[in-house]
Amino acid sequence: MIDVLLGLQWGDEGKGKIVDFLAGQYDIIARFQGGPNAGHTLYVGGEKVVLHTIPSGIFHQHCLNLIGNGVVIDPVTLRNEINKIVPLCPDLLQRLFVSQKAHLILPTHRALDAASEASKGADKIGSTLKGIGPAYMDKTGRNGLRVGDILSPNFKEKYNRLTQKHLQMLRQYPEVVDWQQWEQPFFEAVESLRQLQIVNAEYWLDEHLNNGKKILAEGAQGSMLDVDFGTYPFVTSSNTIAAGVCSGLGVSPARVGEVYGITKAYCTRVGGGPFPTELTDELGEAIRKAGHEFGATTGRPRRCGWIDLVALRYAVMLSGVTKLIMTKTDVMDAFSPLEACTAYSIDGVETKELPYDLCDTKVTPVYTTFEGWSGMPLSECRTYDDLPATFKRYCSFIEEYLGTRISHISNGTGRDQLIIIS
Ligand code: 2SA
Ligand code: MG
Repeated sequence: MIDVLLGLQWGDEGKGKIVDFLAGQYDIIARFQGGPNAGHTLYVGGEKVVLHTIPSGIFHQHCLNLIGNGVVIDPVTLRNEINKIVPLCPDLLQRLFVSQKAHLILPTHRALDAASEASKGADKIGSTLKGIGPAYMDKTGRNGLRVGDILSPNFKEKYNRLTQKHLQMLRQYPEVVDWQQWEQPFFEAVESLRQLQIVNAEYWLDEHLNNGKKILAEGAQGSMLDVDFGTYPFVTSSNTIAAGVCSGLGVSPARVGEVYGITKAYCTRVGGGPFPTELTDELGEAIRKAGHEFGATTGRPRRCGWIDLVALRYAVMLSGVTKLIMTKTDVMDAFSPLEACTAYSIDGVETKELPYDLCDTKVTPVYTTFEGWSGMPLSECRTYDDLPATFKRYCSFIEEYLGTRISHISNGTGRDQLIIIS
């Protein structure tokens, strides 16, 4: 079976830490979507490591790691990441596999991303500017270059053809970044990419599944950034929900087992777009400080707010979450009372459904208030019984609202700060 782990909010739910923990139970960890826009933070021997393209199972010596066809790869970011991690993980190259069908991010994709965002002015998406959108556009537009193409003798020709197309597009924008500076590093990094284990990943996975291997599909970003179901157009360009696993790895839905959904005890969003429960006051600032909420890839301050159960329920429904994992619970230690959004009020009418367009609809969150657990540091709890009653009440309410049980509670960055419930 292949289990799935994904973010239920707008990303940064702490997926890296949970994959790193669960990796002990799996033989293969596979990324199925997104690209170097992701930033999965792990602590390895006390050292902070941020992964962008490499799956979070890499630090477990028994785990093979696959970058699936649904991922878009920037060869330069991948090479830099490998170079940084090899000293910590000397056998990395033996355990890293790349699908030949994963698409490539070209230097001009990054230029197009920057130009497109600049042209939108105040309405910009708040992209990480890693070239994600333009690379996926070329994939669906049937122009893209794939990892398998770098093995072909006419790769340069294909590259030139696509770059010419991009240059024509770039002409419509007043400001264009100096993308030529990225070309030489790109070709050098393509050479390194050629040395990796490039596989026919669908067959590779099928064989491993037939041999009884356990696979975990690792999502990036979050459900509310899904290109179909997120807060469009303020989304990323891939399917971040469980459905993305099948198309992003080439596995049948019949083989999908558990779906782990990760949520923070509160909510954050980085980049533009609607965020009904956002706190734009000192409280939001205090949460940002307590939770160290800054983009792992861009360093941007993340917007902070209360947990949004309307959005969370939608995400749980879309992916069929079987196990809910709540992270960063210790960040809420100092806050009391706590609020949880349990409905949206739209034109005075309350609903538990997400409206068609959160951008154009004036939504007022309806809150249920909870007493906090002030004075009790959750980070010191080691078992479920250690947890304060006020926190347990908060969790039970959320479980009931979502119709899903919480299986793990993360209460700090340490590997030991994870309470297993089921
Ligand atoms: P993009 O880069 O074009 O896919 O951006 C489109 C939107 O998706 C958001 N997005 C993210 N949101 C949260 N975390 C992400 N990864 C990094 C992190 C982000 C960072 O772990 O912190 O460092 O800033 C991520 N990647 C994309 C993005 O903000 C846009 O709203
Ligand atoms: Mg992140």
